[in-house]
Amino acid sequence: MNARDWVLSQLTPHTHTPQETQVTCYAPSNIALIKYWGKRNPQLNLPCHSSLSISLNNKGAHCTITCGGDHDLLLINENIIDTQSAHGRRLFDFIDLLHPHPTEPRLKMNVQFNLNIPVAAGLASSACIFAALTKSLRDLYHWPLSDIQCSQLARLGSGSASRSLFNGFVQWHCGQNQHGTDCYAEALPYQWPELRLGIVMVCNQKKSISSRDAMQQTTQTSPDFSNYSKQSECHDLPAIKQAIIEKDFKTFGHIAEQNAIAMHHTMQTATPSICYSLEKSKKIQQHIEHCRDQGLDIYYTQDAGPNIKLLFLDHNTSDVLSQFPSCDIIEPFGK
Ligand code: 2P0
Repeated sequence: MNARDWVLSQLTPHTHTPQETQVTCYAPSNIALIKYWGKRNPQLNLPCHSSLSISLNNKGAHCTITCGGDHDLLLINENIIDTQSAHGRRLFDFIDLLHPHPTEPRLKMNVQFNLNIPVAAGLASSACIFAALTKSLRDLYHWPLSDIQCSQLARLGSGSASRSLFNGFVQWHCGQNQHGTDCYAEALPYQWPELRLGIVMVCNQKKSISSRDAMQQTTQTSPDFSNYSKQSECHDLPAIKQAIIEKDFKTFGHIAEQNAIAMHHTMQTATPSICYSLEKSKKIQQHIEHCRDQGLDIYYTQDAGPNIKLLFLDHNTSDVLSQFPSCDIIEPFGK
């Protein structure tokens, strides 16, 4: 089954024409603590292993869709984006993919995103964009779909978007079914109000290789990929869940950090080798290790970009800020 047939099988029983003229939805960005890296089915965006993330609360994307114009229009942070550009095509291909009618053309849409995180710099902008877009389409058409069902649609736009349907800790189950019916994300029932994330920006430029291409390159060529994927699914994910339940911060931070290091190591063993770190990223990592040696409970994670995300607890906020003054602090469970 291809992606379009799968979408139609999900949406055909539901409304085919927009029920609203304008809708707005918000989705948070998310940072994976156990990373998604590698697809068992690239067309359906089915991952090789499950992942676990924390959503970034008020850091994310608002999406507003207005119907009724005579052409498609795309704005990101008030800048008009050519709908035929790579970014524009990816978003409108997704809107076409989710068009619920098999034969009739869809109505033209004015789609506006407002993000408060940098686009394409490894801060999961595509995750919140595709999640907010999926929720907006659901509201536009009045589809009676749960957030879990929407996570399966959002996944087709961008894998990590499946996790941005939810707040707090989220698990994206890889599933085993070839059509992905058992592949979905769900919120985990754990709270950790003292948990803090710190974003240390190294560079907000577009990355040199997209995570989509890098992921494929890694899956196809890295001799370490299979072990890394098994370790994530069978050890890291259950172990970090247990650490969250027990609020064992040292174990939590250690597993998250090691999982990110393993992902970057695996990419480096791909052919050609992939490296998202800059010199400054490595210096920050060394500084984190030095702080830890001095007794500060601080760990990091890193995604497909050079920026570093700190993990720490509320009572260490002032110490963290004195070591990393430019860090942007997020309270995942804050108001
Ligand atoms: C993650 N990343 O779990 C991992 C860790 C980046 C590093 O998910 O091809 O944009 O659209 O499914 O979701 C980034 O990859 O890739 C990502 P596609 P996506 O957050």
